[in-house]
Amino acid sequence: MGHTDKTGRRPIVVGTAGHVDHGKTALVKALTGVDTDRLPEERAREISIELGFAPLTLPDGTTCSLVDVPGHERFIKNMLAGATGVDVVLLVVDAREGVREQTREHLDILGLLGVRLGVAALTKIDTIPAAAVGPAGETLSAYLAGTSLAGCAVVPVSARTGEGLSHLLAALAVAAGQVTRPGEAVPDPAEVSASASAPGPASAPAIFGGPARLAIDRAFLISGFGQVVTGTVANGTIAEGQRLQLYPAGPIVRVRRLEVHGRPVPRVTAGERAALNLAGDLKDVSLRGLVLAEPGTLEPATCLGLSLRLLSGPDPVKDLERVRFHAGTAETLGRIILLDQDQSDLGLPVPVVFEAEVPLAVALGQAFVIRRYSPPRTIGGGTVTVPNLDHALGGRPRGRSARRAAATLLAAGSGGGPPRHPPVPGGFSSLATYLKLIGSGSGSASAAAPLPPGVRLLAGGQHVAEEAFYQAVWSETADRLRTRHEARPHLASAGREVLWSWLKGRGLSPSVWLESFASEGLLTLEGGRVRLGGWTPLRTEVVETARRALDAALREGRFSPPSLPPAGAGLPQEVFSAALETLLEDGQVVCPSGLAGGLAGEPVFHRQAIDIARQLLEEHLDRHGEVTVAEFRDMLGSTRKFVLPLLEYFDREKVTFRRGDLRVRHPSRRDDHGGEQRE
Ligand SMILES: Nc1nc2c(ncn2[C@@H]2O[C@H](COP(=O)(O)OP(=O)(O)OP(=O)(O)O)[C@@H](O)[C@H]2O)c(=O)[nH]1
Ligand SMILES: [Mg+2]
Repeated sequence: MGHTDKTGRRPIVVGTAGHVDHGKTALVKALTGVDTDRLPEERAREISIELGFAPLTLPDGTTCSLVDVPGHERFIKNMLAGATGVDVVLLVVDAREGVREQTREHLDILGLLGVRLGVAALTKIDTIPAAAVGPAGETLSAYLAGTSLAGCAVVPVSARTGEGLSHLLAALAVAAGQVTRPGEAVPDPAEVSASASAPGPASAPAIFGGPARLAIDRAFLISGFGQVVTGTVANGTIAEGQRLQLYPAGPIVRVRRLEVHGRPVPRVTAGERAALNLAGDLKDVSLRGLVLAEPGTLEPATCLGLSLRLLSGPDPVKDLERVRFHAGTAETLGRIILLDQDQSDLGLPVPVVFEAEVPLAVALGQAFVIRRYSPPRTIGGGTVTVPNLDHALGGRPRGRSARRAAATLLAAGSGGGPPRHPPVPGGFSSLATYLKLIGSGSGSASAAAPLPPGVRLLAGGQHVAEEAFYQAVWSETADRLRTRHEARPHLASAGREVLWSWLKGRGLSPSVWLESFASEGLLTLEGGRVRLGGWTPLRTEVVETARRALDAALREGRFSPPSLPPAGAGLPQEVFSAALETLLEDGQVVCPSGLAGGLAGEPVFHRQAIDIARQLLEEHLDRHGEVTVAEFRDMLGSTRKFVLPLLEYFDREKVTFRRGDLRVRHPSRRDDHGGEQRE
C-alpha cells in the first residue's frame, strides 16, 4: 500500500500553530530549508496567508510532512484547512511575547480536532537574556498544563542562530513515535468479514480499508500538467488512474499523476500529503474546499448530527445561532439547533443538529470546528455522529417533536468511540450502495454477502441500516406503539396507520421497518394491525359485560341493527365504546363504512349478518347476474339506511361492482363459478 519510510512507519503530518509573527515560517525554514512563504504578497508583508508545506526527516528516520499555517486572525480559515489531518502540533511561541490570542485559539482548535500530541518551541531566544529563557519556558509549561497539549515538551530555540534545533527534532521524534492512525494496519477489503468479527487494534479507530477521501486545501494549474490539487489523505488509498468524485457537487475525475513532496508515487495512503494531477471537466469548478472521494461513498446533506463540545466562554452558543462550520478544508455557514436546552454542562459533548445553508459532504466520525459568525471566534467542535439527517428528519428539525426525534437518533448514534466499520451513510442505504462502499465487489452481491457487525440487513434483503440508527427507529416506534396500546388497554393491537407517518419519515418504506421489527419478534403484524411484543390487552369485567350485551343485540338485530348503545343497558357510554372496539378488532362486528371507531352513529353489523347478506347476494348474482338496491333491501327485509352502506362495503370487498343503479359481479370474480368459492 502507501509508502513507508526507513522506520517502516507511514509518514506523519506535523502542523505548526501559534500567534502571528511568532516565528513559525522561520522555524520551518530553519528545520527544512524550505521557505513556505512563496507568494509575493506574503514576502512583501512578512506574513503567511496560505498554507505552506515542506518535507522533514526526523533523527530516527521518520518522514514528516510539515504544514505551516498562517497565524493572523484573518486567515484562520486557512489554518483550519491545514489543521485537518495533523498528527503532531509544533506550537511556536515567541519568547518575548509569550502566549497570545491565536496561540490560544490554535490550541483550542487542535484540541477540538482531537490532536493531543505536540511539542512547544519557545522561539527567538536570541532576543532575550539567557537568564530569562528558563522562566519563560516554565510560564509556557504552566499554561500548556491546562490545554490539550498538557505535559508536552517545551524546547527553547532560535531560528536565527540555530540554537536548540537538534533538541527540537529529537522532541518531535518522541511525539511522532506516539502517533497511531487509522491508516495503519489497514486490512484488505476482502478480509472485511474476518477482521470485523475480531476486535480491532485498540488504538486504531480504523475505518478499515475504507473508501478513499481527501479534502482539497490548494488547487492550481501547472502548465504541461493541468489541474493539480493538494491535501492530506484522510482515509483509504488513492492510486494513479483511480476515478474519484468531487463532493458535495462536481464531476467524476481521474487521477492522472500522484506526487508526495515533489516525488511521483503510484499511490498514497491515509495520513500522507499528496499532490494530485486531475483529468476531467473542471472548467468553472472551484476546487478548494471540495472533497475528493470514491464515487458513491459520501452523501451530501443539509442536516447533520453532531457531538459538540463547547469551549468555556462568557456567552455559550444559542439555539439557532448562525455559525461557521469547518470540516475538512471547507467552511459552511449554517445554524446550530440545540436539542438539550440545558447548557449547564459546558465542556461535555452535547448532541446538536447543524442545519447548513448549502449541502455539504462529511463522513461519520469526522472532526469539525465551529466558529461564531461575527465576530468570528472558535466556540466549539467535535465529531460528526450522523452525516446525513435529511432522510431521518424529513426537514429542518425546528419543531418540538422533530427535535425530540433528532435527539433520539443522535443519542443512539453517539454511543461513544469512533466507528469500527465503514458507516452506512445517513443511517441506512440500499445494500448495493453499501457493498460498493465497503469495497465488496461491484455491489451486485447477494444478501448473503458478509456485513460488518453494526450493520443490519433489513427485511426484504434490499437495504441495510446502521445498528444505532435501527435501534433509534425501533425505540421511537416502540414508544409510540406502547403509548397507543396504553391509551386503549382493552385492545390487543393498533392500526398500522398510527406508525405510518413516523416511519414514512425514516426514508424507507414503512413496511420494510415493520417487517424487520416483526422478523425479530419485536412486534406482530396481522392484516393492517400491529401489536407490540409482550403486550396483552386488559379487559375489565364491565367491558366484558358490555361486549356480551352488544354481541347479543347486534346478532339479534341482523340486517336492521339497533343504534348504540342499546337502550336500558345501564353502562356508561365509554364502556360500550371500548366493548365495541374489541368486537371490531376481533372482526366479530363489522362497520361497513370503514369507520372503526366509537359510537358515531355509523351502523355496525354482526359478522353473522354480514356473512348471510353476502351469501344471499352471491346467490342472487349467480341466478340473475345483477341486483338493484330495492331487490337487495327486500331480500334482507331491511331499509335503505342499512342496505346502502352494506352494498358499498361489498363493492369495496370486491364482491360487487357498481354500474349505474345496478350491482354486478366484481370483475375480479367473474371467473368464479357459483358462490361457494368465496373467501
Ligand atoms: N531574532 C529572531 N527573529 C526571528 C526568529 N524567528 C523568526 N524571527 C523573525 O520574526 C518575524 C516573523 O517570523 P515568521 O516566521 O514570518 O512568523 P510567522 O509565525 O510565520 O508569522 P505568520 O505566518 O504571519 O503567523 C520575521 O521577521 C522573522 O525574521 C528568531 O528565532 N530570532
Ligand atoms: Mg508564517
